[in-house]
Amino acid sequence: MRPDRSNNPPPSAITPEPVYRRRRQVLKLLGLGATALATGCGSEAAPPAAAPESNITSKPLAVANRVDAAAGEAKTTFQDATHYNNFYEFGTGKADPAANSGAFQPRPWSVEIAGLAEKTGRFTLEDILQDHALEERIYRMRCVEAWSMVIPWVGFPLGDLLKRFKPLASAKYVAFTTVERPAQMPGQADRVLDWPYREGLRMDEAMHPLTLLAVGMYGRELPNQNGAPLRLVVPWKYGFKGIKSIVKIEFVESMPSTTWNVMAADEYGFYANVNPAVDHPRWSQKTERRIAGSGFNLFGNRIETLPFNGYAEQVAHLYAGMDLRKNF
Ligand SMILES: Nc1nc2c(c(=O)[nH]1)N[C@H]1C(S)=C(S)[C@@H](COP(=O)(O)O)O[C@H]1N2
Ligand SMILES: [Mo]
Repeated sequence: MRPDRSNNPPPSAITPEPVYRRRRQVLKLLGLGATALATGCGSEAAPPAAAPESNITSKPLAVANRVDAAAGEAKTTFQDATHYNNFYEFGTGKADPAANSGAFQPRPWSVEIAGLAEKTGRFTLEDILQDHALEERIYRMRCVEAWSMVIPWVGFPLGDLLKRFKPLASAKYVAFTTVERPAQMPGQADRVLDWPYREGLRMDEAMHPLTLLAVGMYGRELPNQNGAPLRLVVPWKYGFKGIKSIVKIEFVESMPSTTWNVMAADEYGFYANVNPAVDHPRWSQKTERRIAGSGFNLFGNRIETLPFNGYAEQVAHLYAGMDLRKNF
């Protein structure tokens, strides 16, 4: 059973507004983010839930329909989802992407479609988005580091886009590449990863209706730190599969090389399906720290991790007959 924490009082009800404001200023001086704020002392208040911070001014998006694919579990606050990030192009600290992505220009944007398809070439973001009604999809997101969030994405099924290019029968995988722009992405000065960031999916995974190409979250365009203007969301896989700021999509015949797999093949597999039965070599994957609900307790909110992140019913068949310990 996953605990229902949706009835917790909002932090703003616990600590008066000027008090947490002041604390936030202090933590800012220390270079600590909102989550650190929460951690220092268990009873300290986090910023108010729900209200998006006014410093993120991305455009509101209209959605055609909404799907809660997270069983009504409490959503992560906009503040946490936009200030506790992994986006190494802007630094390896969780607060770095929010702090260092202000100069990044997600528009104009284009995406190169390449490889084994009838239609290939360079397409503007507007070309890519045309014909696709935007939906809101609330998904769990489980990072391989064992923390998780519940995020309302705005996007459309990746498969609907891929079909437009008429992939050939020989296309067995899809490879994705993030933009390489060191002048706007200060983290790319450090060779912590082999830039550009690359990811991949098997064709049937890419075509699965749960696989989303996201352009927004919380009803607005994606903030830079979350992968503007276009990022992948594959809710049954570890978060690192969700490649951000995509500039290239290529249809290929054999399994593409992917950044984290190249970095440490024994720690990060190509499939990266969320699996509580297969531990990371350096930590257990049996539980996760949910950043939602009370939201500000770094060590609490520990819940059980579910096979395929709770999406087994929809996706387990894709891996029938495979040894998920070997193909982790
Ligand atoms: N290009 C790029 N994409 C990336 C990453 C990254 O460092 N670079 N980090 C990944 C990891 S490890 C996670 S958990 C998610 C985090 O997404 P979020 O910050 O929007 O929550 O983005 C993924 N996509
Ligand atoms: Mo992650």
